[in-house]
Amino acid sequence: MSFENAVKEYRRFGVDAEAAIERLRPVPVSLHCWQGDDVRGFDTDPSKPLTGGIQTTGSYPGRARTPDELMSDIDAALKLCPGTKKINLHASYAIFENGDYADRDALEPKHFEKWVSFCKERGLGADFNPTFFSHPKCDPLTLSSPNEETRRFWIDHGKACIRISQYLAEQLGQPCIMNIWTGDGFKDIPGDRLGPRVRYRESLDEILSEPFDFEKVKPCIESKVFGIGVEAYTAGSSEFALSYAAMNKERCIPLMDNGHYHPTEVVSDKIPALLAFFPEIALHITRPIRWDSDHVVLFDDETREICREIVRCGGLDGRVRIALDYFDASINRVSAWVTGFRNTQKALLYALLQPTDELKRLQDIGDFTRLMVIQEELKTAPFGEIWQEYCRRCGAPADGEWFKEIEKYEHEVLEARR
Ligand code: RNT
Ligand code: ZN
Repeated sequence: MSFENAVKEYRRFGVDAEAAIERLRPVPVSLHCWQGDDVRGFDTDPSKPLTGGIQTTGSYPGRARTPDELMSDIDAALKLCPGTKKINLHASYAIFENGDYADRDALEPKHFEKWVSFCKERGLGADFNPTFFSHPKCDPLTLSSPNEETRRFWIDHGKACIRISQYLAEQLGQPCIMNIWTGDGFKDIPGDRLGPRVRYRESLDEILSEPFDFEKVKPCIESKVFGIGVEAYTAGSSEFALSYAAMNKERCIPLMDNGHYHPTEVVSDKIPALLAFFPEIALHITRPIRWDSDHVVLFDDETREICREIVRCGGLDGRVRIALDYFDASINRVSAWVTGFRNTQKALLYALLQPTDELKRLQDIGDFTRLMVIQEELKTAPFGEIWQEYCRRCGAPADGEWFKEIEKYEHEVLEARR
């Protein structure tokens, strides 16, 4: 079927496919730098395991080991992805030149100058994350530690990251979403559940007391239900993070990662629940299998449903900040990036090809029979043609064309890394 005929098919449902394509093109989706090197960063000892509940599994060859390798791999991924991209950085990806190492509490904007040039040359925005894991100062707690020295170190890290985020936003002319996540928690039944949370809250207050422009820096609080090694208790639970964001709406927003809930809970349903109260929310799109396993994002039911809710709730206008968060070390990492990014774009385009107003109308008049029939028939509408055309218009390869580029890159670049 041709693109023109596919457009006609969608018109039967009252959907304007041309408008859908144009609507998606400017929407930023943030690509996480950490898929390229298994969340190692440049300030950790590669012989030591990751800590703080972050784990990668697999040992596919070709992991990026230096800033240049990581940037080269990001470039290889970006050109195979349609749409508007941002780069999501972690503080552990600071670049120290001429041995001017700074610990995490003393990081400065200059340690991200190279990333700024990288983004400027490619017209990209950047998001940022303080790194509260994989560091000797995790005792293992960070912002919720009873040890004042530890807690102070991590508060100072958070404040440094606010300054860096403001710098990124100003340099790149786009808001910087700065996400706070800690793996603070306990393996077994705690003796005090309230203390760590009160300390975490106080630490957040201190971090956010660092001056910043909320139009430019969007601090987020990301919750989590549990992690490996912290099965019994996490300080930053869902109730904690949501309450904090709700009480501090003028200076932070909640972030939901769809790997961070009990397996039968869905973030698609939580998006409209939060948007009934918060002007803005942020997402980490990932794919949990049985737990927060951070598998590559697929074009699956829940990814589609998340994107349907983003679109329906007016999230594309900046109300929902979209970022990816997964790390698979068992397959080609560049392919992992591209697959997840393209699938997110696919799901957003698929969502834009729904007759949103009509579905809402049918619900409101109580015509649930027709609502079901239309939603089912849409599943076999010729989506593939619209997607291929979207890729072409973005100057990105269509399905069937991009993977050979990955094979070439693996052969020419990744295989040489030993
Ligand atoms: C961990 C959180 C967190 C991290 C990144 C690296 O469970 O999802 O967002 O994945 O910050
Ligand atoms: Zn996350």
